[in-house]
Amino acid sequence: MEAKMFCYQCQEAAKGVGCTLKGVCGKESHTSQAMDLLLFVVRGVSTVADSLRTAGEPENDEVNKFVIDALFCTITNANFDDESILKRVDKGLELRRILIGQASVLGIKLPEVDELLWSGDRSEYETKGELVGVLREANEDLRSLKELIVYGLKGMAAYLEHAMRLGYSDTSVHAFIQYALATIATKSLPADEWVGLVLKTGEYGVKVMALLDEANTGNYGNPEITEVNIGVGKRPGILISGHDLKDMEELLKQTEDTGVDVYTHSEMLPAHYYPAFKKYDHFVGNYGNAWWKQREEFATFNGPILFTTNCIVPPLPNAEYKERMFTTNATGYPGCKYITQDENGKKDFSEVIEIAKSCAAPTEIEHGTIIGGFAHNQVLQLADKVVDAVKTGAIRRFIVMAGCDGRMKSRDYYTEFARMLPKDTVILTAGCAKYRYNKLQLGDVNGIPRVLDAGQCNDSYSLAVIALKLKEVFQLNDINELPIVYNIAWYEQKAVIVLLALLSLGVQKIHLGPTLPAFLSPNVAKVLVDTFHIGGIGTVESDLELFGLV
Ligand code: SF4
Ligand code: SF3
Repeated sequence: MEAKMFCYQCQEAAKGVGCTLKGVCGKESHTSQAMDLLLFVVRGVSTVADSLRTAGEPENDEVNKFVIDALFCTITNANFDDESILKRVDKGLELRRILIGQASVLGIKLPEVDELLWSGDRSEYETKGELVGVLREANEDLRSLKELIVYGLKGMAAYLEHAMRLGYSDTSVHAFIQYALATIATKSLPADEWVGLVLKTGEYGVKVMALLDEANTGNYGNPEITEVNIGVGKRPGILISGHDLKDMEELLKQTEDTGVDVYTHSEMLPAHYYPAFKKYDHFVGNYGNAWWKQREEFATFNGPILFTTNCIVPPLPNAEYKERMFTTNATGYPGCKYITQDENGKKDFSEVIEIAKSCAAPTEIEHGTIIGGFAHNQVLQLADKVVDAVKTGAIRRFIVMAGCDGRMKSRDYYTEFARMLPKDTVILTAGCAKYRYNKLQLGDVNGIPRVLDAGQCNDSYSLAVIALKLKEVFQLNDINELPIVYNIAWYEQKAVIVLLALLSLGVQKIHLGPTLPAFLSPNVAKVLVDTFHIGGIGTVESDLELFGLV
């Protein structure tokens, strides 16, 4: 039977090769085709926008927003709603038409590529979607490099969108994203030039994570050491998941004095570390664990759930909580209510709050606290203590274990690895990977907790800032001379931009697991191994030995 889809963008790609009938994530083949068509249209819009920009035309905010949102909605587990994706296709084709008209008036010659020439209506979308996916590039290595860039751009788009919602943007990042997409649509380059573009993507990744850090801390203050309650209160609650802090703020404001509490799930946990959110008494705690535990944890939460970004796990058909699921921003799920924003960027969560009022309080599944808030500002305040611990040998090694969590059994490796680490090591983490070991009670070294959580996956930037600071303090020439080992878990495309960003900062010998990306062809993987000494993971015992930790 002819494969109806091909997707290999995440760590769960079927058989380590690619999903061809339906995604392991739950993405249906028709949704995958709609996303492929949307990416085709995004390449078209970007190609014209790039030509207009090169000709000196001013920034087009509508185009910038469209490209960012469209890329974001194709990230793993962000959007399962065909109609919302196809509406973006409609919008993109209309934008492209306007831009082509503009170029024609200005006498700007545009490249003759399918991304600009094709036009069709909804009846033709499905057939076109089948033709313009990942496999349109026949050469395995070029496909690998181009997709590596696109996945990096998707992660970058997600982070840029969060920053933009907080009033921060950077035209150079928009320009780069569109330039890179235009290059993919129009250029036939030798492999080494694609590698160059991969590295450039990493450079912009650093830029965008720094921008988001500025946006988050500029609006909500610097994260501080915080004990987060993992138990529950007696009042009904709303569970908020994802990475969008603007939504977090709005929800906290709108739930004040309503008798409804607010809890975070998965990647939203670090919201508790920000001074601007800590002040709310009804911001009770973090409920549950990483994204993939949704089916059980949402059922026992009892109240409404708001998805601000990926990751959504499709609920089982009989899941009662589906009625209480809300999506917003780039996310979508068929049958779930989508919350829009008005022209001032405001959202109205009153429906979510009303539903919450009629729900039972969450059922307690854990109790106690976990500690976090070790972003760069907080860690640098403790710098003397940290440097001292390294100098006296109390801390022998830092292990960066940032990244994503996922449902694969092989991820038990990370729990076991953390558990087996010698007591003179400290884990630096960010992202939902932390749920594999943040409740293990690993203790502290001279008062410094052995798991330092900087925040969300984008806060991996904080870990880079900390490393660069330590390099300066220890007067080293190279970031790789630091006593830091990188053992990173990845799942989706935000982790791809984090990885490329670390590479662009010169970090070598990153270990990536639980499996290497299916989208790395053997030759591309070899380039990464030869240039950056990237490696996979082995067994816990062999890796501890490899890292000199036994
Ligand atoms: Fe498969 Fe991952 Fe693509 Fe989903 S996002 S279809 S699991 S490769
Ligand atoms: Fe997690 Fe999806 Fe990647 Fe943001 S929420 S790190 S997996």
